[in-house]
Amino acid sequence: MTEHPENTENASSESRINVDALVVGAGFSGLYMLHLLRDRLNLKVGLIEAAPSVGGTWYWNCYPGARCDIPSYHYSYSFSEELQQEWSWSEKYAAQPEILEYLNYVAKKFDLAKNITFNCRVLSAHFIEGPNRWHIKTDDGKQYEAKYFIPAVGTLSDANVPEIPGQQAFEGECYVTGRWPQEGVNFTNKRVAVIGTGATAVQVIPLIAKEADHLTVFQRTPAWAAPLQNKPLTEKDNEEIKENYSALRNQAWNSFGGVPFPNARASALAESQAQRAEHYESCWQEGGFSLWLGSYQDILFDEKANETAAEFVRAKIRERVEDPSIAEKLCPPEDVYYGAKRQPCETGYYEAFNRSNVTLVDVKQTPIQEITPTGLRTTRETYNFDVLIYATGFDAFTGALFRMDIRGRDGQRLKDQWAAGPRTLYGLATHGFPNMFTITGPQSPSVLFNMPLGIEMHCDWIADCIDYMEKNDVGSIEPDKAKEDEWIAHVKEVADTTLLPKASSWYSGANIPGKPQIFMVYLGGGPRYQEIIENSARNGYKGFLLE
Ligand code: FAD
Ligand code: N01
Repeated sequence: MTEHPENTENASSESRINVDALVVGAGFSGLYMLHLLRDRLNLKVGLIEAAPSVGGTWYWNCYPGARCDIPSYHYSYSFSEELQQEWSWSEKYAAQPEILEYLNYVAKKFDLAKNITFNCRVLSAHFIEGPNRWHIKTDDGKQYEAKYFIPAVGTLSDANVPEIPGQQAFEGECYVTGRWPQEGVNFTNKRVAVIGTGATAVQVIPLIAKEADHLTVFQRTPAWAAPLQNKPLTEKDNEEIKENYSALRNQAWNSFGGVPFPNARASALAESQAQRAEHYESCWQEGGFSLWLGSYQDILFDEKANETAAEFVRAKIRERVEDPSIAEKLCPPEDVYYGAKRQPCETGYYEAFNRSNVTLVDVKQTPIQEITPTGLRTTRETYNFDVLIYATGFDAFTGALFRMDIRGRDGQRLKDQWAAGPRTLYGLATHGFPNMFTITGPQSPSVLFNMPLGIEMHCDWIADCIDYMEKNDVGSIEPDKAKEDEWIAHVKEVADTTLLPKASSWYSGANIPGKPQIFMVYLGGGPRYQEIIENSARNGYKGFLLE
């Protein structure tokens, strides 16, 4: 028996809201999926969103300093030329409020909100064999019936708060960056603590440091941060972008990571020390991911090449941080490969540690023992503060999916099916869960491809697939298990040629205790991946079972 309050299978069909497709999540993915299915395929579509607004990532992560790390004119939808021409970005890397405004603009332009139920959470989705329908329950007591179930719930949407003894007893204010209060937080005259030094913390720390009375940063692994080099975009910049949009998009679509880096060279080891220093410096000055993805192609494959980039960054940290002992603490050690985790982009991060009101605590050396009512105790010292911030990342890829009780054929739970790690074909679908599609799911390029473009690639593929099914009277589609096995092995094989699986990161589930550690991103690059999934579609959805 299910432990759910109601049994969807027994609910009368009249009491269910019938739709062709039910989409979950109103971020970049859900919004475009809704638009395609409703406006191109003329299907009846419902979208359920837990937040009171559209935006997804850009609604929840409204902490100070949140912004994108690839240029906004790339980090945006490409599907509508009209939209591209209408919208202007104020900065090269837009801040969270502007991206949220953009997504609200998109929702309004395409009249999407009328199909969205906000402030509502999907609790369960069960596949019913025979009629081939999904029965979906939401926390407002409603039940839906849909042929297609599309959880567009985000790869980085389930904020992770590590369990630390005593944390419930903390009497001060407590915040999680991935669930930041919309009204903001005032840090004036407050002693603040941040746990974590990943991409989020790197953004939030410099701003809180300026506002708070005192900031204590609890660092377990130092970040390999490089400057964002953000700048305002003028009207002229925007005009140029708009004039060249089709060329810009072409370059992006044809790039490995969905963002062009035309100056990337083949091998760091093939050049002299002086040549490398000059090239790294120009990438550092260019900013963003230029050093990470635009310097040398072998730095993410070869340990020695990687160490040349790492040494360059360490030298920069030592240059920028005045106290040599703090600089050393901020330098990642040799076994933490540069760029094996998405390179955090910073603005004034290292300088924040030159301030007299900022303390850096190495919690690898002196681990956190407990959170106390007034602060935190490590093995060495007790710290008191008024505000505690968890910048501790996400239960990525699977967290938001597993929060729903998703069951496929024979009542099989997704959570059980994926107990040893996600099982998908192309990150789009999973055997035993017919007519369920994931957008930027595990084992697709997802977080290592410009996400709005990766999302468009997936939504277009899914919409084409559904269109094919509707036109050819196909009742259900799901991956062939053998093909799924092949894809899983292929994803691993490709990843193992790089240094990325060697990092302890959320790419492999290493940040969540007990999570199976499997590298979850396809690293063959966007263009190659697109060719693979389009080839499958062209060949009658080769690799999938159609009924
Ligand atoms: P999300 O935006 O995460 O949306 C998922 C939605 O599903 C959420 O609104 C959530 O409330 C909803 N949801 C989840 N479960 C349920 C449920 N059970 N019921 C109802 N609703 C539910 N990527 C880049 O390529 N470049 C960047 O610069 C970049 N910057 C980022 C910065 C931050 C701080 C973070 C956290 C991520 C960033 N990313 C970036 C990744 C980012 O997540 C994606 O680019 C993109 O926004 C994901 O869109 P999405 O619609 O797939 O998911
Ligand atoms: O999360 P993270 P994030 N005790 O997992 C630490 C995107 N993003 O939110 O490394 C002490 O990277 C943890 O330490 P360690 C981007 O894709 C983009 O920062 O596990 N510390 C780490 O320092 C990014 O990669 C932007 O040793 C603990 C930190 O918390 C992804 O989101 C901005 C701990 C978590 O870092 C995730 O980034 C923000 C514990 N128990 C996010 N548990 C842009 O710039 C965890 N930590 C666009």
